[in-house]
Amino acid sequence: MGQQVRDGFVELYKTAPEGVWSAPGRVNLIGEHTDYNDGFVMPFALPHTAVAAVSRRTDGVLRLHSADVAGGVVELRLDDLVPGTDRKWTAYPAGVVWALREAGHPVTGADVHLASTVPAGAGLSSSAALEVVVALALNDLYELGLQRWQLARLCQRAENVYVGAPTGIMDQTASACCEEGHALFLDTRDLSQKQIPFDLAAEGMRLLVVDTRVKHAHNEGEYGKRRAGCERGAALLGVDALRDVPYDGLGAALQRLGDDEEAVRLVRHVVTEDERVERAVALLEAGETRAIGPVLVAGHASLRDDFRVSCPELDLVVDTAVAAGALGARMTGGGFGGSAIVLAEAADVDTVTKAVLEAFAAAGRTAPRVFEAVPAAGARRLS
Ligand code: GAF
Repeated sequence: MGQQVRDGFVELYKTAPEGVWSAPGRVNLIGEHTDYNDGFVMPFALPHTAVAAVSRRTDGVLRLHSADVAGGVVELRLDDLVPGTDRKWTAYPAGVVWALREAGHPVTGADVHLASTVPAGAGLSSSAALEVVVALALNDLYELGLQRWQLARLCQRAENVYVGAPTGIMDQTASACCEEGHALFLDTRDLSQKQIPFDLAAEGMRLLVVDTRVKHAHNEGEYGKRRAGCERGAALLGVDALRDVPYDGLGAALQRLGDDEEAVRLVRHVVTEDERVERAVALLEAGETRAIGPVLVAGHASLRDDFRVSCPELDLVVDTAVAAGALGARMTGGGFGGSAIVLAEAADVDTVTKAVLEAFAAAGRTAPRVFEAVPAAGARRLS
């Protein structure tokens, strides 16, 4: 796709770009709604990427174009970029430029042409991919010397403040820092990372992504409500973040919350989910990959019953896949639609896929999109 995006840039701007970069979407193996609680996550990068051809400008102008969106080049003045004013796709790349400049980096303009193969609205981080590809390109071109985790932080700021979606740091870090053949064990408190080898094919397994095609959106309220509820729970327990509630102190913490049902459910999910991430990492490191299946299923139940971010279609994927012999399954990403992941023996993939498609047809729902995910590379310069 790199060459196609380069050619697209030349056609639009009548000159060659200074370079071409790519940044992937992700699936999250385990660790959901823990990142804004300073907790643990374990995503891996998808082969689906956002690709950007970019050149610098010196006149304070940002020109943006996407091959995926109808309409021409959008021209913006850097001095006019104001958080919360753009409701379109352009808010993601423009937000990155805004965040870089706000942090004092000398970005004086850019011409950008983008195209992405990350399905939009499927809970696979299409927006983080857009942010990270632009951040990496500008970091290289303007020789800003920022490290990957710093780029992720700036992209999160673009998303939180400029776009107005109160997300955590997982998606941007996954896109910026993941490595081929590995899942990324990330501590979202200090952004310390460990690359965990994750080669399912070598062990006779597969991981499927099932995009339910039910659209989700982070700035539509429910995500923000969960986040605020977690912050409230932490305040009630007198900790900085729910990460600070130890797993073996969960019983006492829940008792302290008494009959505050809402706080009990949110706290229980976050604390048990952090423990599930640590358990999954330990199992993977011990070579007991199949044993993460039940951990995924328990994570889904917690997201469905305690955190309440699943939906009937996601539950249908998980229940059907497990009943058809999958090792494990769970929703991935923010929820309220989007995608689920299914871990299965290679030999069972066809049976499980067929069962899921038939269940959706029987329930009169739009057929989901099913594809295999193999851990791919993080953001990089293509040319
Ligand atoms: C979305 C957010 F962008 C992430 O930060 C994370 O909170 C996730 O939902 C839930 O784990 O993808």
